[in-house]
This record gives sequence, structure tokens and C-alpha cells, in this order.
Amino acid sequence: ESDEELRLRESTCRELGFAEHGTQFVRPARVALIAPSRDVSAAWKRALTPCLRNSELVVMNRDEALSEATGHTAPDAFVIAADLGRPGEGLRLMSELRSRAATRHAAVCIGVNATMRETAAVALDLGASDLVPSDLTAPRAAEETALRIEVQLKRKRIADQLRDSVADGLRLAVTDPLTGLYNRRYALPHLARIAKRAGETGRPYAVMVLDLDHFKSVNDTYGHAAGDAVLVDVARRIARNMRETDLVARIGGEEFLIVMPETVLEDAHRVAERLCTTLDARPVEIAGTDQQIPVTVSIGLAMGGGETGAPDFETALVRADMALLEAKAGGRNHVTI
Ligand code: GH3
Ligand code: MG
Ligand code: MG
Ligand code: MG
Repeated sequence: ESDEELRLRESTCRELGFAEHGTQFVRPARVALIAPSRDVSAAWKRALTPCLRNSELVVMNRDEALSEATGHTAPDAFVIAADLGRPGEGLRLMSELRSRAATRHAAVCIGVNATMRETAAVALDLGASDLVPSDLTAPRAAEETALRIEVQLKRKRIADQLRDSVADGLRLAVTDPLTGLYNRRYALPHLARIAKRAGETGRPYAVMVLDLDHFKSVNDTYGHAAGDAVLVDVARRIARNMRETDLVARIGGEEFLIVMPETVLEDAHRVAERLCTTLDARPVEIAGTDQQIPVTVSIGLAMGGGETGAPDFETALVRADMALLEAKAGGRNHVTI
């Protein structure tokens, strides 16, 4: 980023009310206030507003919390009175929020007073992030509560980042970086699971190995970058033609594995033929050039499970590989079983 870009981003972030956080800018945290009545919630908001920086305080009732706490706008933190209308209702609301994806990881501070020792213990036991005074108009109560909320928000931010990076790491480990398809490391254990399931249900699955024809000459003629673009486009066209439950993976340089669970031979054969024809029908256009690269593929198809399929996934894979060799020997651009 140039200095100019940085300045522009900073001023835009300030205009939008985003706060500075190290060198990054983060959106203000949303903090939902849920007291037994609107009046009390409004008093909480008045008391907290001067103490809590970089946060948007939103007054809600129980039902609004449940209906609005969805998606990206879900609050980052909730301050909930332990007793809402009836005793313990705030704790029930917390459990409900914890059971929902959008608020599962929210910070929840439960408002209690000095006479509610047992409720306080139950709140912590049920997963409250912290306890705060239920009367925020008492001396120093708002300052203390604001501090506790800030600590919880900081914790949540770090925990969210950690969860995201773990998820990113898992995704990278199973993904082919060029095409975004599953890689070989993911594909084979997944095929093993599909085969195991087929053993339980008695229903067959189809295994296809698909290999681009004369791909070496694509690289030789158009260059390696164009070859990569062809692989990306072919991967996208294969994936687009398969069901959500099918496995599509790149298992070699220009070789793809497709597994169709719960599928009989006739259906798999039709799908394989369709893949061959759709790829043959339109050349790959290389963006930013006028290059049109014709591609064809050969497909080896084998069945696993069921009454006539291979007894295990290794055998099914070997049979699909052998069928692919036959497809190549028999002139390419077609399916062999
Ligand atoms: P066949 O029809 O028998 O499959 O011929 P082929 O040329 O496709 O097969 P061969 O196995 O001889 O060559 C495969 C080529 O695929 C060689 C290699 O350079 C190319 N290739 C493998 N991975 C990549 C890749 O990631 N990017 C690019 N651009 N080319 C790749
Ligand atoms: Mg080859
Ligand atoms: Mg090839
Ligand atoms: Mg190959």
C-alpha cells in the first residue's frame, strides 16, 4: 500500500466509525443490552456509553435478541440480566444463543446482584463469559462493566482469529492450490469412506479417472501458464457438471478423480459421456488473449460396491486406471468401462 492509499483508507475508516487496532482497522464491536425492561436497558446504555469506546450499544429484548442474532450482524457481546421477567430467564436466553451458529462464540456477560450467588454460579457453569453488576447506575458499576466487556471482546477477537486460521490451515491441507479442488491427500481417504458406506448400504458407487489428452503438447504449443489456465477451466467445468455429493479431486498433474456415491453404472456412464462431450464442445479461452485451446479428455470408469462392483476401493481405482489406459489406446476423447 502506498502512503496515499493508506491515508485514504484511514480517513474512510474514520468516517465509517471504524476504530484503529494496531495498524489494522476493525469495525466497532456490537454489544447487545438485554435488561428486564426497556427502561432499565436504556439506563444501562446511558451509563455504559461514556465508558465503552469503539462499541455500538444496542438495546434489545429477549425476542429481538433471538430473531436479530443471525448472520454477520450478530452482536459480538451480550449483557443479559440473569432474571428477565421470570427468574433465570436470562440464563435460558444465553443457552439458546450458545446453541446458534451466529452467536455460539459471542461474549455473554450476565447481570447479577449481591443476593444472587447461586444464580451467579449457575451462570458461570452454563458458560457465561463473565458476571457484571445488574445495577449499572450504582457507583463505578458502569466503569467496571465496561472494562469486563472490553476484556471479553479482546478475548473473542483473538479466539475468532485463531479459529479462522485453524480453518484456513485445514482447508489448505486438503485443497489443490491451482484449481481449488480437493487434492490427492484428501481424495483417497474420502473415497475409502464412500466405499465403506457402500459396503453398509449395499448400493454401488462409481469411480472415474479423467486425464487430459495430449496435454504435453498444450504446454509445448501455448506455454505452461496457458496450460495452467486450461487446468483451472477444466476443473471448473467438471465440478459444475457434478452433484454436491460427488467427490471431484485433482490427483495428478492433469488427472482428476471423480467419485459418485450411490450411483449405478448406467447413470455414471451417462455423466462421463456428458463430461467428454461438454469439454470437447468448447475450447478453453485464455483471458486477455485471443487464444482458444481445444481440449479433450479420456475417462476410465469402474464400479465399486453393490453386487457386481469392485470389493474394495483400491480395486475400483485400479480398474478405473486400466479403463483409462484403454481409453487412451482406443483413440482418446471417450469413456471406457
Ligand atoms: P496423454 O493423452 O497420453 O495423457 O498425453 P499427455 O501429454 O497428456 O500425457 P503426459 O503424461 O505425457 O504429459 C502430461 C503433461 O501434463 C506433462 C506435464 O508437463 C503436464 N502437466 C502436469 N501438471 C501440470 C501443471 O500443473 N501445469 C501445467 N501447465 N502442465 C502440467
Ligand atoms: Mg499421462
Ligand atoms: Mg494426459
Ligand atoms: Mg496423466
